[in-house]
Amino acid sequence: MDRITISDLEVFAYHGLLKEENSLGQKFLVSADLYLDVSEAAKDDDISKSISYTNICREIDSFLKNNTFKLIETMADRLARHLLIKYDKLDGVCIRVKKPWAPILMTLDTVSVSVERKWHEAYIGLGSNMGDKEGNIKKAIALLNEEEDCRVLSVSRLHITKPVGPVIQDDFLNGALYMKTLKTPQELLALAGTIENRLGRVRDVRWGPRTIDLDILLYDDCVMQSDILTIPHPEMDKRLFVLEPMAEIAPWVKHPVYGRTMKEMYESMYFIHPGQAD
Ligand code: A4P
Ligand code: MG
Repeated sequence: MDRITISDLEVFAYHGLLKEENSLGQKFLVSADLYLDVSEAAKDDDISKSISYTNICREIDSFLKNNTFKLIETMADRLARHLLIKYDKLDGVCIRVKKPWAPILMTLDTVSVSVERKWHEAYIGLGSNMGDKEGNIKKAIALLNEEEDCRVLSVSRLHITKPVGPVIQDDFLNGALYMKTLKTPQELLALAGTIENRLGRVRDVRWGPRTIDLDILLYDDCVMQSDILTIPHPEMDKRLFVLEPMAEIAPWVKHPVYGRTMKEMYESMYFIHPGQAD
């Protein structure tokens, strides 16, 4: 991937654990690798199709002067997120913050922290079978999109589906969406839970009726399992109400465990269980 690199930009700012550091200030050296596609800018020799490194340097300086953090870890993380959110063309950044005047009463060259942050791709399953089902799904999408570090980029059609599983309940409305996010999988799960609660989700019966259900189906090529989170969603390959909208918005995306595209998985599932579809 193409990259613009800024090395050791000097910024005088007020970060540190000691209150003297917050009042007297000190010098920091900031380096940034900015990952973006510069081919169009290069082809047309046109700065408007790239990102001006002058603007980025000014942005780094003003962000670090206008905020105060205790840790250089936090400085690097918040600065990386700030740049990714502010500059649409950026796909990822690596920020390195060096502190040459670290007050440790010993001599050192610099101490530094580097962080890499990028936009991740996630697919979310949407389901509702209580109240205003379509309204609930639309509100959930709007709440996801309201987060500054989430961008909903496409939403499938919504399908009326028969309930799958042991609980007798009303028909569902199901769909799926594609988004970019700076959140980790765990942060995305927490956000999904917060949105479910805001929309009145009550967890009394497992697999039971719900105003809204937001399941993380895929997150980049991530394969993970913990007590609270399994990615890819463990049931997605068995469910037409997931595979049909996924085949619509992401037909060529491959399941990272089975290696099959969403379209292939949908078509073979439809062949086995066509009845789930209506
Ligand atoms: N969890 C683990 N991995 C994930 C993940 N990738 N995404 C954990 C989201 N959550 C994940 O989920 C239970 C726990 O799963 C969470 O605490 C989370 O830490 P939940 O949403 O609280 O409860 P649930 O939805 O009842 O359970 P689950 O297992 O998510 O059920 P499903 O798979 O959502 O099934 N029929 C039709 N036609 N349409 C439907 O949408 N949905 C269900 C529920 C049953 N039948 C349905 C539909
Ligand atoms: Mg769920």
